[in-house]
Amino acid sequence: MATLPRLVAAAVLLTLVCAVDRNNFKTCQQSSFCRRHRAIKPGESPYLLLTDTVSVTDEGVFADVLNEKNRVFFILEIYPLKDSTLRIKINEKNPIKQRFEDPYALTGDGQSETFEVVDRSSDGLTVKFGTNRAVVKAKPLKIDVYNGKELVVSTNARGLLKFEHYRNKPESNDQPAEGEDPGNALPLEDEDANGLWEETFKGHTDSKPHGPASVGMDISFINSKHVYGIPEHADSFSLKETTSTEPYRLYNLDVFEYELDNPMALYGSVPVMLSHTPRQSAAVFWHNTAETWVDIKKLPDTNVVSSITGFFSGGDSDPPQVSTHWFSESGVIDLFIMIGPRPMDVFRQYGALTGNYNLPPLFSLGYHQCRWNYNDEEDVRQVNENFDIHDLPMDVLWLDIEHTDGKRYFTWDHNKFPHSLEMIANLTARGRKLVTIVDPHIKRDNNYFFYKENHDRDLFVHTKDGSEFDGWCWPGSSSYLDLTNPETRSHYSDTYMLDRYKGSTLDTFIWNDMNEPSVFSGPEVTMQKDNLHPGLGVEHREIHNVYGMLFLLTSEGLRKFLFQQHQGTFEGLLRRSDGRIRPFILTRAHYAGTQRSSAVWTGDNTADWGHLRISEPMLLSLSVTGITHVGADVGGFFGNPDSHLLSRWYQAGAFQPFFRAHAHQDTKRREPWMFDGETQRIIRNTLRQRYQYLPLWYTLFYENELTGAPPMRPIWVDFPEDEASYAVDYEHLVGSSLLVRPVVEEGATTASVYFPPGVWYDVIDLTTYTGPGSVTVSAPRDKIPVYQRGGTIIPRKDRVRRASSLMRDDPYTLSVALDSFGKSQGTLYIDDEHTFDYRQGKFLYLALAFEGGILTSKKIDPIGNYKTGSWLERVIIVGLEKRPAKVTIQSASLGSRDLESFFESGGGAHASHLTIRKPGVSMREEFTITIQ
Ligand code: NBV
Repeated sequence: MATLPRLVAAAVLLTLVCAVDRNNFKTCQQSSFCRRHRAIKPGESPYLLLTDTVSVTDEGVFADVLNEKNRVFFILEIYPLKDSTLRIKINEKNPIKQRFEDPYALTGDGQSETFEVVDRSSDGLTVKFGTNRAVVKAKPLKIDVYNGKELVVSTNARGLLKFEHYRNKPESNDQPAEGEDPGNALPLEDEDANGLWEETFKGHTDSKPHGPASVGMDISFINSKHVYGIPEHADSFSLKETTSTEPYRLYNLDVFEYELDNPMALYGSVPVMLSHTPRQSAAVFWHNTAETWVDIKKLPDTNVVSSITGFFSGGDSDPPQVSTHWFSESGVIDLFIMIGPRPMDVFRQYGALTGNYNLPPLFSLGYHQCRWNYNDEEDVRQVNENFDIHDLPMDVLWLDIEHTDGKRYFTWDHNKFPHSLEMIANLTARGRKLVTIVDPHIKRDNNYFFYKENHDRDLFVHTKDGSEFDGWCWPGSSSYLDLTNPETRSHYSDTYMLDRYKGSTLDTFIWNDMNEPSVFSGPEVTMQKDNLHPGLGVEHREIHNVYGMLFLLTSEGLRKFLFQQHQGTFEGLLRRSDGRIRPFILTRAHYAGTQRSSAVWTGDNTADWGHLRISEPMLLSLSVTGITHVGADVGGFFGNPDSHLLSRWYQAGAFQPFFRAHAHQDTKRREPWMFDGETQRIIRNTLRQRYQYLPLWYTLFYENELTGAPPMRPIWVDFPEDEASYAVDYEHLVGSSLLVRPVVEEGATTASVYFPPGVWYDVIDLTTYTGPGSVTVSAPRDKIPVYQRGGTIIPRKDRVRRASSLMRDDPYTLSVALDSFGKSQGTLYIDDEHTFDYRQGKFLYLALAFEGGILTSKKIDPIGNYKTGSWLERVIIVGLEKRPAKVTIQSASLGSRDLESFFESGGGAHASHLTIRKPGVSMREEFTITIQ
């Protein structure tokens, strides 16, 4: 039957092969709450703190706030938290209906910090906590957050706070008469009354039964010129001003073949923004899961209206700052301010709120081969074999939606995949794994067990009228799991048990796609906002941005299993191995906290140079907001990359955290052996480099779990004072030791590399560069501009095999790159690479240091003990000036022994280096190697 939604869906499907159709997605003008917030005039805030209502408890400070324009009361809550973090909440005092507060993103409410309230007067008060202060002004309400004497963040300084209280629907659209109860009327303050109680976009009407309920406020980062984060957008890393563009939009949407360099919403929303200056890093987390927009304005600016608060007048005395304006369609204002002051402090502070990524299994850091679709078992067999024939390492093979029985997830197409267990065994015999896809649209078919079970138990999302929602997606007519219901989540995670997901094994891992959710027949290709989630009893509008993450969410029982909250697919994979084996999941939709369970990729990009280029800033934006295991489809999802683009994309992907090639079903096959010999050679060398550096990536992901520090990071994280790096988009650091500048320009044979301060060595030919400054380096087709920082030690495994699991007990090479003082240091983490045994102490975490001619390896964590079979095969000391007379090793089991070494003096710009052969010591032992 060709109903309207079906026709719309067909149109959407048709556009799947064309560029994004902007008209499918709302602009700010087409969203009534966005228009209302953008129309607020600065400097006229009607919100007053009523100082005589202030109360103080052990946890925080509470007071009433009045909107003097419409006489509605609110409650302000201020909670000083441990580790220089402040939480500010604003909610209605007497709502006619409880407002939604997201229960999913936080791992806890944060630990209270002791504090003191001083300077209490009718003008406001000051809350002192640690070395920080929150200065609260009453008229109008404004909260300034200081680190010592330094003003860091200021809220409502421009007076853009707006909180639309719930009200009963008026009989007519008339404005209230003088003196009429405004609780029953339209917001007095709004001239634009369109779309308050109903809004239509492209034939879809949002019934808005609760009327206008948006919340918004301005947040300024003082002394700052750059802000970062709020993924996901295909835009620069340092975010742009939006004064003459659309605001950045945060609303999880399926926007395939997205446009570059613009603030349109994409698949994920992480409402976290960082600011960085030479003295001060800070971040805010706008904890709201409804549709959100963010405006950015850099000040001073001569056009700014003078503010009664004294800031932002644009005058000479105002400090430079980035003023941002956040507004969400519903929910409450719940703002976390992380005061830093260093980048690593901010990552730790944010990690304490929403959790860090659990150490992933090592294979997931290897290379992944995906395609929509590998057609059948024979195809899988051949691809698997060809990787070996062509000497290309690969860890994981992926199966997209066509492997299922008619897009019924947790099933197999028995014609194409009749013996999945055998097929998987064939992969694992070569040390490899399988990933299969599970999407959230469940085919409405009573003969499909998973549909039937959920339908019978009423576990699906409802329409506004209470019937089971029917949306159109890949399988046709589909229902969507109501993941706000713990019963749905636990039933869903049960389905990963091997006796339910038949034909899967403990070596099958999971890909959750389309979980924005994508609904072809819905407004903006997603779910109707007035749909209902019976589990929590809320409209979809309230939880839209966190829906994809709910897919991963746990039932309460296992919540504490990994010392922090974690999630459904994750829990399912955990339970099927009795909690022993680390899950690996890839998700497309994401929200703050998704990092607790999943890797994320940037969705349906295109095989062109622009999409290769934008992958760098997109992955950096995710990395700094806690989502650290990130990658883009290598080669580009849509279209056919030529051999140059493809090999450059492999080179970039090899130095980004999640490294997976993927392609649309309409594209030509593009496994590396489909290309000419030169291209194959380049890809082979690139893959080998990835595998050589796996010990570095693995160590960084361990440290990411401990500290929140992202493995892929912008230069300023390690060089906070280097202002020249603040706007660098196409370069990143891997940990603090590798500088990577992928070549992302078509036809380029050179690259302009910005070197931060210090000595840098080209990892292949040891050419030496001294920063700060930019240098144009030669970058022919087979060259990846990658540099080791002088002063660091990088562990490598140079015997590359066909999969990482086969390299487990292989020996290590240490690359010791000296700084100008002849020193360097690094770390190395080792464990069994796939179980949770490391949480029981089965690991080694080593500090490596070179100073005064002595290299040492010492345990950082004395509790850790893992019986690794790996030993030290080689040490390369880069930047050593002269040939040593003697090299000796000392360890408990080896005693003292002379070692063979050879010295190569560098010529021209090339560094000299010493190679020490076969120290032979087990990595379990502490040792020293002395150079005399
Ligand atoms: O499952 C098919 C694709 C998948 O290959 C891709 O990676 C996802 O981003 N999926 C989207 C659905 C449709 C794409 C046009």
